[in-house]
Amino acid sequence: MPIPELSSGNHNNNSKRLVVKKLFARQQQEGFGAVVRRSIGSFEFRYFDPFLVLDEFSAPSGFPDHPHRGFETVTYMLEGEILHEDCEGHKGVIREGGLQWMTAGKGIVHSEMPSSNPNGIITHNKGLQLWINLSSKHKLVEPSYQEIESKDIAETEKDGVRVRVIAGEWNGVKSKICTRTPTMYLDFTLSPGSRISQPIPLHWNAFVYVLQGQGHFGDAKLQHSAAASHHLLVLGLGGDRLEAWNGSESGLPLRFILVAGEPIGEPMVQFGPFVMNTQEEIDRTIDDFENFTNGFENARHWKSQAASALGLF
Ligand code: FJE
Ligand code: FE
Repeated sequence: MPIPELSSGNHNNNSKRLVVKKLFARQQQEGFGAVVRRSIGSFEFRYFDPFLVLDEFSAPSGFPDHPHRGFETVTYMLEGEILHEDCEGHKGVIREGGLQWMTAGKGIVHSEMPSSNPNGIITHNKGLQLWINLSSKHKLVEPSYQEIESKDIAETEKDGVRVRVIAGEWNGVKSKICTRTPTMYLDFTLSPGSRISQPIPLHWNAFVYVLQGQGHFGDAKLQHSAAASHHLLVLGLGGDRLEAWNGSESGLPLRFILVAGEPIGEPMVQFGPFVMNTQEEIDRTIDDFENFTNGFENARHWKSQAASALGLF
């Protein structure tokens, strides 16, 4: 979907990216009684090529057995943990500060559930899940995972700015994650009074999502936007970097993610958890899912332990 205000503006390679859209992510019910704050992928903001969905989720919500095809899901845990199991026998825990970069490719059926303590009480959790589209040549690749524990995520601190490099690189510090769709994903924490000037590749779509505190984004002289938690800020194309600062008088740190990606520029047809280029491919995907073919073979006799324990399906 072309967004007029994103296309305007000069493609200046020596200026700041300005905030062209600001959106508050309200809580909404998802699928199986889960609650998420959806910003990208919501009714107001369908698709931000290559980004399909950005959800901030928290327990007690969980996401039992469901399929994906045609894109990647990136789950970054901010608090607590999530248990993951799929129909191929892959299983694991994404712990606080850790990351799972899942390439669903031709198809996966999996369960993503919060863990519970020995009394069966679901423990608190909170995280971000980003859906990144795959280009037509990657849509049907074999599914794969890249998992990084918190301690293995590159992290640096300088002049009151802490950066965790989820994808891409920052000041020569590189993430181990390999991205099929070129993507930059940085987690910034700015102490009061500190600021950043972060290069963003020209022509890449970029956004900020605020997690904590209050920040200012844009050009201090021209135009800037203030935002607090649960706000998505869409950055316009005219400019080569993001300027952001923590002007907070409350003395609280400012935490936000900055994500940018190279637009794929292909037609996109989405049906829930399936994202393809045409309606025909979506129809074939629904067929494959229902008949357990072309990547969904192992889903036929599979049910997650989480769903079994809860008596679901
Ligand atoms: C899904 C509804 C869903 N956001 N954030 C429909 F909720 C989901 C889904 C998720 C999801 C999972 C986690 Cl761990 C975090 C999420 C949506 O699983 F895939 C469809 N189709
Ligand atoms: Fe999922």
